[in-house]
Amino acid sequence: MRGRVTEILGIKYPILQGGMAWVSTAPLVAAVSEAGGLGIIGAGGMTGEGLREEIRRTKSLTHKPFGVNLMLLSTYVKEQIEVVKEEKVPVVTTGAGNPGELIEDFAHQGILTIPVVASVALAKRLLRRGIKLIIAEGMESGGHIGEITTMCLVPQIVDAVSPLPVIAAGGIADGRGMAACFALGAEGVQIGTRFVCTEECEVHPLYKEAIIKAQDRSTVVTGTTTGHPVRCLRNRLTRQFEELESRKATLEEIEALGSGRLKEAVCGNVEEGSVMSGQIAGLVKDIKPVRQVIEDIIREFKETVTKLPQMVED
Ligand code: TUI
Repeated sequence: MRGRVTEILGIKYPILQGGMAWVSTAPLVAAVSEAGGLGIIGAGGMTGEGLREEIRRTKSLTHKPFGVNLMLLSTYVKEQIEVVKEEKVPVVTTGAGNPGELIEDFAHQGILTIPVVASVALAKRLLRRGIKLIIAEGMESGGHIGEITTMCLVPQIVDAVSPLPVIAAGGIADGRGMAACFALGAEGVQIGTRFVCTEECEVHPLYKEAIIKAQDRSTVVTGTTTGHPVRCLRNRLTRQFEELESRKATLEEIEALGSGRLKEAVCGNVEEGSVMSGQIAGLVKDIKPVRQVIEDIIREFKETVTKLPQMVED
């Protein structure tokens, strides 16, 4: 599949793997890149040296391009930026903030910045910074989210940044979802949850099992009252959150409950941990090798789009 996204990134398929903190580590990232997509390390709360180790581990597993996602609210983001430059990582995606200041500096080092945005306003602000690509992430995504659905956000971002190519994210786990995003004007997709349930993903088997057991209404959004909405699977932790939020607990109490809980879930505590997952978890039914996930998505995408012309015949 050739298009502007594959050309710019030097990859075979316009599929990016979402940079998930503590979840997208070297084996998953390398497998996605080896299979023709773009694997992305979730730097999240790693220290600079921790990130360097993960980058080197990825380089030992693949010679194909891969990326690093920087969570801009991370305590370690400054040291992570230095490491990304020193290690000459070709692509950086950013989340949870405005990467405006970084873009030019990274470009001087030959690093392409792809901002993840959840609003038209931020997309427009970033246009002046010389971006080449942008990811429009709808609120179906797992983790920290915005307020707009993928269906509504993608065409508005496409229009706002035209003629720049847009990558859609949030709620995509198969070829039908990918085709829907292309119908909205996207030229690539970023996928997270589907890649958690792969053989190569290093999260605890109970995390994968929780996603496989999930149904359409299994995710909830916590943190709406603190200004940090986070989507995860409903469990004991989210029920505690809901209880605190409904009795208008203090910001401190709510934040104390949330901090550091993702790592706990990744280690297998799926009741007290924060099992971040997209709303599409209900569609994920099995654990497969990464290559099969990507090939199934591409095959189904092609089947879906070839059916469409028959539907418009007189
Ligand atoms: O960043 C993500 N997803 C994440 S980050 C994360 S770790 C975390 N945990 C708790 C609280 C906060 C972070 C888990 N999942 N996706 C990209 C994304 N970016 N979604 C929403 C945004 C966003 C939100 C507001 C980007 C910019 C923004 O405003 C910036 C501005 O200045 O306008």
